[in-house]
Amino acid sequence: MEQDDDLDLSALDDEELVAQMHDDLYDGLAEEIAEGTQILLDRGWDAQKVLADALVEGMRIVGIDFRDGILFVPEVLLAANAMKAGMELLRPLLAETGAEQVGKIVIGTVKGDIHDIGKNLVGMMLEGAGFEVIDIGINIEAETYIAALEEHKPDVLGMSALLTTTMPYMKVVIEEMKKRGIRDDYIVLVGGAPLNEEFGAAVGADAYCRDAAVAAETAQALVTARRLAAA
Ligand code: B1M
Repeated sequence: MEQDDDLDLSALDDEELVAQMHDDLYDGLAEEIAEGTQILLDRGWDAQKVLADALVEGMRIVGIDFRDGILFVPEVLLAANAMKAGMELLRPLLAETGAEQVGKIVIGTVKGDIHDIGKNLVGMMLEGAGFEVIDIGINIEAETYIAALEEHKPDVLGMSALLTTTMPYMKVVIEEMKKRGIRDDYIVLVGGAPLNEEFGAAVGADAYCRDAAVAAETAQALVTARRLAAA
């Protein structure tokens, strides 16, 4: 998929532009993704729609060719960087909130796993829902999660995993919390593409969140319920 240097993205209609953005994401063209994102926003597109139709859908296509051995890690890294360039423009819109501070969350991707796009999106949506978000990054060990809980005293711990090989580590973290007698001090939410509700329950999380919007809704609902129960 060659990028035509002379292509004027603003001359494309919405459908053509979104298709071009899928190609540009595939080709890891960060500047073009930022430009396309801005054009869609300027045309009145809602940030959620830009995210879902142009960026997440583009990354889904990348994921298929990655799985099938057509794309390799360096190319997918470029695609991820391009996606992040678009997300940076959406960040203030997704994080925009009139809501009062609802609570605090510590979030990180588990040990052995360096995928961070989904986690970052969850962070943005939670900010939008009125949470203070402490993002402790990727490849996080149980000790580091627990140190962050002790330091920041959040309402919620969020863990992300994108690999079937790393998702069992969520149980390690929760078991360590139990061992220290602090499990019930926090609401634990888990998410990531290979997880499901059953897995969330099996590792002892309070809830599995299918996507960033569900994570924001669930965090809000569980924090509110806990406050009411404590009142
Ligand atoms: Co990776 N990778 N990757 N990768 N990668 C996947 C996950 C994979 C499905 C690709 C495939 O084969 N089709 C596959 C996993 C297979 C499996 O285990 N089932 C895979 C593999 C195998 C690997 C490597 C092992 C490849 C290799 O080295 N041979 C390697 C592992 C590295 C490691 O982590 N140790 C690897 C590396 C990479 C890159 C570094 C190249 C890059 C990551 C860059 C980055 O994140 N900065 C990468 C990418 C980009 C992907 C794909 C293509 C895209 C992931 C993504 O960002 N999706 C992915 C294929 C795919 O998922 N289609 C793939 C977009 C994002 C918005 O969605 O992350 O699902 P997602 O997040 C969603 C929800 O899941 C949920 O909300 C988010 C937003 O709605 N959610 C949460 C996520 N976390 C949450 C936390 C919560 C709540 C909800 O807490 C409360």
